[in-house]
Amino acid sequence: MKKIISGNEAIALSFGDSGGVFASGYPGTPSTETLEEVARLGEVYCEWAPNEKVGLESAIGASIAGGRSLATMKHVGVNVAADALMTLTYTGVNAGLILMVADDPGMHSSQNEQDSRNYAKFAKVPMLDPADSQEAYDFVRVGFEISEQFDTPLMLRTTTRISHAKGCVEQKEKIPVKVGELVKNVPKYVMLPNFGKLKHVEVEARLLKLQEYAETTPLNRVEMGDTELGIITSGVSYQHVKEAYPNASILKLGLVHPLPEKKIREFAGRVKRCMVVEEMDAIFEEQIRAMGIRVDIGKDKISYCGEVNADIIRSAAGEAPATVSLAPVENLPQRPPTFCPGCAHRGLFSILSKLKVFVSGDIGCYTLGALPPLSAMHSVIDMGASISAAHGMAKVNEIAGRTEKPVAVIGDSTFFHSGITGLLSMAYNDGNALVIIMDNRTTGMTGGQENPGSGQVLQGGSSKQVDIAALVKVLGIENVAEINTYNLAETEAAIKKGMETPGPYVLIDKNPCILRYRVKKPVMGVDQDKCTGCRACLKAACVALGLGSAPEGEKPKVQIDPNICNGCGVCTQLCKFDAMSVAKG
Ligand SMILES: Cc1ncc(C[n+]2csc(CCOP(=O)(O)OP(=O)(O)O)c2C)c(N)n1
Repeated sequence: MKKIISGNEAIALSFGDSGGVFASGYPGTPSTETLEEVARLGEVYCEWAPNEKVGLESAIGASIAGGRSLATMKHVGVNVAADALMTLTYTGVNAGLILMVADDPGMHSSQNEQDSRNYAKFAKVPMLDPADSQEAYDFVRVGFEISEQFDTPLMLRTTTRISHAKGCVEQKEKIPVKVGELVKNVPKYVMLPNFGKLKHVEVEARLLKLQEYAETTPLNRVEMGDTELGIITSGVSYQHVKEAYPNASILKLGLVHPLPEKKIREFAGRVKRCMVVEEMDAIFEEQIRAMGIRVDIGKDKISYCGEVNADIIRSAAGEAPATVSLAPVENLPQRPPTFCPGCAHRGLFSILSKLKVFVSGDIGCYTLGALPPLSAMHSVIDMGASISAAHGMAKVNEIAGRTEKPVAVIGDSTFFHSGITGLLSMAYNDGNALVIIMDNRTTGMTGGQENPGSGQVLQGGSSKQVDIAALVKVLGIENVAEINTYNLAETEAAIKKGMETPGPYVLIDKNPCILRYRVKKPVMGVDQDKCTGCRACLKAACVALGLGSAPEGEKPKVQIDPNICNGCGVCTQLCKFDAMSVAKG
């Protein structure tokens, strides 16, 4: 049967068709839909983990117990899961294990642009890099075979375009689920140094065997064409190469680690100019050069930053770019991202902006509080960093004799992911920061997934719902209070109290995500006689608010678009002239 589906959907479908038993992961664009699709298909057990490390570790347990398992995450998630991965490579697997990682070249929705191929090399594990949905589907099946044949975890890497673009997929016959034995094997699964030393030797030997496999597997194929130009490439770059040079000779790598040295040498020997096209790092190029094989065009002409396209490839090869320019159209109005109308984050950041405090931020919808006009977030590093960084800032403030208490802002999902340990450290190490947990009971930024605070699980049905306030107290924080960020005066007073009280202080806002929970409140209107055009309300960065037209020499007055407004009331509280209220009629 043929289907038109995205790369992520293809991976999910193939997981079910390839004898998959257990899937876990943590949301992160562009990987998120993979696990959501496994859940939607409903054939295989799957769950959201609180973070990627837990997701991978659960998949490891499932593999040891004899079930083919899948862990999904975005590229930065591998940093979180890396501790598990770097020893999993030693233990190997029982049933096949695939770590699916989605990279985001061009940073469409990420805090950095790291290239996960580095991790395959670092962890000495095989990695597959599909070039379309069909390959995404096929590579899951062959991935499990490789994983079991070579006793290794396998990384399946996609990029945004492969994860999200749709293509035709021919479904294969289902492999029946076979759950193996849970065998006790101490030298294999207990990585004490004496066992680990032996395992490291095995890992090196495994890599050599995988290298041999790479030479003969059809995953790496040569498409001989015009020998003037030969291009070595993989993944989505292959599609751009085909567009730029449909007749060139191509060595398309499906298994991108380890590399097939003989095949590459032979290919390079058959073409006049040898070009390597890869997004982000020079992973292929550096290895190919280290093999003593010439590369005529590579990263000297193709940037390490962003995505490639046919134009970039043509001009790297010394040709004029195609006539159709892919450059962005100039003079389009700017539409910076902002909070949804009605979002509870808006009230909080209106107050933080007013108080001009230092805000140690985190990753989630609330990160948008860093942008003007709110401009109320001053550092964002990685998930969970808000609390630990605020703790470090507070310690240095104390050493420097500065009295101001830093404020950390973190969402519920990020708190569960990696904020809890930061708070534990703050309690344990006699910290002095104010922590605001925006508990909207969903993982909002990535599309509203369930998490340990939402009371629901990925496959539907209710579950235990963590009580954040109780958890915070158990960690050792004595001062914990609830706030309602829709009420600006109350929020301001609570923040001031938290800033003035010595020691760690936690405020929790429990207003639900209006998008995820479809909250609809009565819309607001502006009394045009009372509005003075002072624009104080516009500081809340709400897209429902705009300026009307005004006669020459007069200030334009504010108007509210009733189709967009969600009645949060923040603008009414910012208005000093009582011009805003619930719209009549
Ligand atoms: C290590 C890592 N994993 C996943 C992501 C993707 N990601 C960005 S924000 C976010 C969740 C934010 O949810 P929450 O903290 O509840 O805040 P909200 O967006 O709901 O306000 C996720 C999963 C990431 N950036 N880094």
